[in-house]
Amino acid sequence: MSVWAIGDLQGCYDVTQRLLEKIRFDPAADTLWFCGDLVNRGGQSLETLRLVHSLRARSVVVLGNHDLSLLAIGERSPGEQRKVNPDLQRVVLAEDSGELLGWLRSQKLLHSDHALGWMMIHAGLAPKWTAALAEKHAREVEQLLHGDDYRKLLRNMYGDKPDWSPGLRGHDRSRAIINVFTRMRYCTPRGRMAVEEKGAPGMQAQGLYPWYEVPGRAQRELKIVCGHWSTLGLMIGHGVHAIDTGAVWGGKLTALQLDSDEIRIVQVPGRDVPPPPKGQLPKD
Ligand SMILES: [Mn+2]
Repeated sequence: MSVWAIGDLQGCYDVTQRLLEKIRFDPAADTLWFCGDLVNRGGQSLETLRLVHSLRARSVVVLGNHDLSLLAIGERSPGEQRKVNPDLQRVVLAEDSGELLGWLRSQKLLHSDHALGWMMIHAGLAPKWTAALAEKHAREVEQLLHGDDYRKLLRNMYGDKPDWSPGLRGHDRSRAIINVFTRMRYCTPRGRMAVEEKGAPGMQAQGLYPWYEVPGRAQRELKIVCGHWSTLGLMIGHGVHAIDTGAVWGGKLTALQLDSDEIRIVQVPGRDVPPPPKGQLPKD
């Protein structure tokens, strides 16, 4: 029995299959933790979503920014849906889109297993969030996403502001929580997120820190695995294991075993595309 966390799939179905073969994934015994951003950009988002859906009895998923965008697009009119990129359009127009998106919407923003000692999020945590606080805030938004009024949440989730603060209410509160869990890279010690900063650490503006290095951040008793930050690459430090290694950008797809005593990492080459030109960074 093994538990594996897997980085951002981003619609790279062939690559995902190769990784599952390489880790000798056994659906009768093993468990997969998917870090989110299952879809978009890879060209095989529909196949990828169907694959993860078919593995749902053996896997847990946290939602990434691209997954939430797909859910929002799924609620738009057919005319609006025809304006989105072909990769996501195939998902929303597929005959099984209702089943796939209904299942995707039932996923979480944070998954933790205290017996195993791990927590998974897509992007990051606010500086003052302990594991318990992060779990509480994730449950707040999940309750809305899984409830009857989820369309209101999806309609109001877009936007960079406000930054998280405990006194927020209503849509501002949900948006701030979603932004932390699904878009965080850099922030200030007071928790201001710098959404425009997407490069590797060392290039960011003064006063900004990778979220896991912010001075004064909360102690977290669980090890953390996350994705989202392809320019960071594989980063293990500060109790954090960042495993988005840019499969969709021609990098790698990474699996990290969570139930082994020693760090065990398995990678396969990503999508067969040239890396982005120097200086050009992923949009989100
Ligand atoms: Mn992401």
